[in-house]
Amino acid sequence: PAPGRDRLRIAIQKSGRLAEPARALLASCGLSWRESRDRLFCYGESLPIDLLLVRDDDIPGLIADGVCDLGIVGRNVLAEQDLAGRADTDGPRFRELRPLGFGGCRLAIAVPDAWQWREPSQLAGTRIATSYPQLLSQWLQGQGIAAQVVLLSGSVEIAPRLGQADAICDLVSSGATLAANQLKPVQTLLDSEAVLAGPAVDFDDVRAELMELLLRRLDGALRIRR
Ligand code: PRT
Ligand code: ZN
Repeated sequence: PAPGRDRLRIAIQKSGRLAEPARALLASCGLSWRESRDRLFCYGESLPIDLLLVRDDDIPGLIADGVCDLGIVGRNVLAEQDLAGRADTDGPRFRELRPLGFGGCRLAIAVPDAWQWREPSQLAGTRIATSYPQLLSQWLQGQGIAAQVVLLSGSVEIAPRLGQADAICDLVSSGATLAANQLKPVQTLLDSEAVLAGPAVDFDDVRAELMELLLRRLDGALRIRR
């Protein structure tokens, strides 16, 4: 086990959709920081709560390895990596402590506009492109559908036009990207937003109290926003 620490370290996205809102939310909890010269680390000044600025995809792993104590990350990323790092017999590796009310989107299956969509069983025998192989495979299995999962790290929405896949499973917010690629969403697999995430086990040192303090302030800040 990682040695006990007397400060709390939170991983947030360095740049991207969740970066600014995550920082603003933590600042509204009364946190303030001094930034390192390379802008990767923010040292907590008002409270012993530091920030590490990283790629969003790295956040679950940093929590799992104990490098960071908490993280602000999309539920989509957290859920995908939770499944990916888990053996069949294990329980969840992460805990979603609070939904944060920004970064809202959904993970959905989308098919070409021309398809006459009736039901999920139409996906049997198709190739579905996605960056979320775990969440997609789990859903397909639950539906009893045998389909081929094609793993792509980006530009998933052009896969059908390139002939790489028949359908896709990707994040959707406005739906404009799907429409621009002559695709339509037909099935939601996961409703997502940014969440405060932590490890599945409790802290057994001063970080437990720091987390409680942060959660109380967060609840106050979130209540005012609603
Ligand atoms: O560099 P780093 O790896 O940290 O960033 P990233 O590029 O992987 O992530 P980023 O900043 O794009 O997204 C971070 C998180 O924002 C995601 O994991 C989601 O939790 C959340 N989020 C919310 C979204 C969207 N909305 C969203 N619309 N993430 C991606 N999209 C994509 C969508 O897939 C589509 O291709 O944006 C495009 C536009 O969406 P439409 O439907 O409005 O056209
Ligand atoms: Zn990313």
